[in-house]
Amino acid sequence: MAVYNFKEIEEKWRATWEKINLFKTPENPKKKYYLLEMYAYTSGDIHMGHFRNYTIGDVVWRYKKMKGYDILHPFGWDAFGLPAEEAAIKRGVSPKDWTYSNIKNSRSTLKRLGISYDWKREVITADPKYYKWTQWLFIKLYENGLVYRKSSFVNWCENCKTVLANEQVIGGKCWRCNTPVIKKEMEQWYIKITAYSEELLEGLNRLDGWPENVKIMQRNWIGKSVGTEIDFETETGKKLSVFTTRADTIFGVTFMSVAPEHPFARSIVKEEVKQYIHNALLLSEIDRTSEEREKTGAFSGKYAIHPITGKKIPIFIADYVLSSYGTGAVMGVPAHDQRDFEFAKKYNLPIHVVVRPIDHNLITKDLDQAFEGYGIMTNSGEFSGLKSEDGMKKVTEYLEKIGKGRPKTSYKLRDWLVSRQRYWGAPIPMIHCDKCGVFPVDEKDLPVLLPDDSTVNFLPTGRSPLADSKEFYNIKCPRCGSPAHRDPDTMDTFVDSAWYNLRYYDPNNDTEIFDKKEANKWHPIDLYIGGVEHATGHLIYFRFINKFLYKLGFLKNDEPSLGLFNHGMVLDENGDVMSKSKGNVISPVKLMDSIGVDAARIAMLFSAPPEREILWSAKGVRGAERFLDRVYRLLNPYLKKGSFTPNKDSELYKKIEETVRLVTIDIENMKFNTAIAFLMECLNTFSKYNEKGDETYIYAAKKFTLLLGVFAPFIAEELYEKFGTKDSVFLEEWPEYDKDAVKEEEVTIVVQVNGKLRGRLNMPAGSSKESVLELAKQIDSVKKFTTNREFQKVIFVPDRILNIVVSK
Ligand code: ANZ
Ligand code: ZN
Repeated sequence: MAVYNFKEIEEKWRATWEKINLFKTPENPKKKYYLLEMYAYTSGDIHMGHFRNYTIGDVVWRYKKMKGYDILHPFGWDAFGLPAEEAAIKRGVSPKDWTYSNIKNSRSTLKRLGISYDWKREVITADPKYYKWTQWLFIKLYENGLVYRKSSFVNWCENCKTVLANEQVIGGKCWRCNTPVIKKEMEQWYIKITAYSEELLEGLNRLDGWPENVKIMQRNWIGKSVGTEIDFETETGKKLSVFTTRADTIFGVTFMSVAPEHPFARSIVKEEVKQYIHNALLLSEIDRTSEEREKTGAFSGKYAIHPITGKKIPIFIADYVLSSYGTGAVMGVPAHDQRDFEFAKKYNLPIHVVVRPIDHNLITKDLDQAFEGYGIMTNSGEFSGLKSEDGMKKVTEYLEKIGKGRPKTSYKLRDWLVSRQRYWGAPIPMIHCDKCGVFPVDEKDLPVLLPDDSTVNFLPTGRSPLADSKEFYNIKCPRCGSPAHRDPDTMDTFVDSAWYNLRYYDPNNDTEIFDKKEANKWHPIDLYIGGVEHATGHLIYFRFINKFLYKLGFLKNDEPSLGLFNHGMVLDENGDVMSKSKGNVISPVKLMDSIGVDAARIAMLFSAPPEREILWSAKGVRGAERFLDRVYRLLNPYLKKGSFTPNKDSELYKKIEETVRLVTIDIENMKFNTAIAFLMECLNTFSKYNEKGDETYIYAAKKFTLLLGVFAPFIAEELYEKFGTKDSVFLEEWPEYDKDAVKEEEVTIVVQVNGKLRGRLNMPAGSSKESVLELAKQIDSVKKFTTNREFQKVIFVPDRILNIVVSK
């Protein structure tokens, strides 16, 4: 048991914070800071991962508050969607009741934790007041040509009985239940995110405050490839186009492969081919593209004509070709593509070397695998002798001249499949009429309300449950009056979360998605905190929606968030993921019941830097308790009102000034664990100090308490109250330190541009990347080599090197 009564202290300060409206968002921010943690799914109570995320956010809030920022720090609930619906089905309760009772629980836990949210701005995506605007957004996208309906092969989870977006297929499996995903032909709604591929890529170059790994993941996900589209005539009279990044290998084509979903493949009536296609569609994309798996195919019986040599080329149907990339067909060049090489070996197809390494010859007979490198074109008619890089250009130009090819850029990014055959989501606001076609609901008729779950059988059958709700489904066409029906699908929950960050600007607006003026007081997010698992899903979607609303003139910045911070996972003592089935789950509620919120926070924050994973241990918990007990015992008896003049020669004075300096630097760099370590060290100096309670001691204790507050807010308030200055320690300014008292260590930081030395900076040790970069940009020779160039990345080795990488 702690030496202080944490229950009483927590209750007292929660009440005070509420009374003085500490977390209220200022109306007219002067120095604005929009701090956001990813909102929560409502499939259960708060778990340790949430606790960590929100505690990190809370530390930032308390620090920024003391630094004089006006902060927006809201919270909300990702309330629609499969996880909540599944949980409800499993328990035999209504998704709505289940969701709202979870929100109630979780909200009260967060309030008990005292996290610095402005609850007046709470949003709940399942609330008609919210999803009215999700539907409005869908309609706006539709009106701007960014929503369409298409029949195609989609990802299907046989267990969840619903389609999935590409981003929800993780390693070939359903993101929610791990069932292998198969392909099924269905008509579905898509959002045309691919129209923004280039902008989504370009914007990444400006996101200096995002971790490099997330930007790399997004670049790969968008997957831009510059190459050539080449048309092959076929015997059927229809041409078959391929996308290639290696036009220089055109003379080495000895076969073609077409994806099983491709219309050409579907037009083949041969029985073996049909069987092959049927089997291929049952495989997951991961299996189909696996490098280990033997490449298989079926000969279509048809031939294509080589666009330059005029030779006959057999056409295969092969599952390693994906329908969703390029044109869904490839030219097979076995000498220079390993997959094609294996395929050719298996089906006894000719292999022709047409590119050789720069420094030696290469003959087909010697090949035991494909030569995939660039080199010199050979056996390629008039193009022989050209380097690959030049050859690609020349071949493409030639094909363009004879009308059989053209430069082409392909992206891996796919359009976003957003319709779901499930109940618990925002209804898609579209009407189907036999006479008038398919059209959006009038804005004045929004929201299209989701019928109550007592009137709908929402168990998954593969068919949209809303189609069975007569009152919902059957309507009179608002345009012509004849019988029509509503679209029975609901929206992917990732549509809800693609814009919730914007609704916080003006959460109660009934007439607009948000007021532009309100929004632009705060836009964009300054720091967004959440798990890295959202790198290629949510974090791309919300950038896309932001760019769309920016184009419509709703927002002043085309990116939703300038800063991103990914926290690590919380694992158990052995490094295993906490899960109910393993029985190793630690509940934040039980934890705060037993040791108090402050000790739980310190244990969490001290055990690792925020971006790394934590192995949760009982030892760490005891250490945190002991630290706070010691703080209380060493400081509490001596605090009182007044002003205190320290003895500047004392060790304690020097220590506290140095601690202010170090803790500040560490918080700026999100190194909360080492910041706490400095506080612990400082406490040792208090304990060794002989004149406890003298002016120096109280002076130092006051500063210490100011620093402690961001990590252990309740106990810090309780201590700070004794000084009798303000209602809350968080209304105080963040302490400065006496520069003469600290031996400020200076380091020389080497500044490079593209790896070349361009200057040096003398800075205090431990300076942050941001501050070094700011000063580096002012160095003349750095300016010279960076003006009008894009900053691609900034590599920072603390206290030593800053390397700015710019485009050539
Ligand atoms: C001929 C060729 C010859 C190729 C060669 C490569 C090497 P990235 O870089 O990922 O864009 N490709 C094109 N569409 C495909 C599809 N739908 N499914 C599977 N593979 C596909 O890769 C582009 C290359 O991937 C293309 O260039 C094509 O193979 C293949 F010596 O064309 B290549
Ligand atoms: Zn009609």
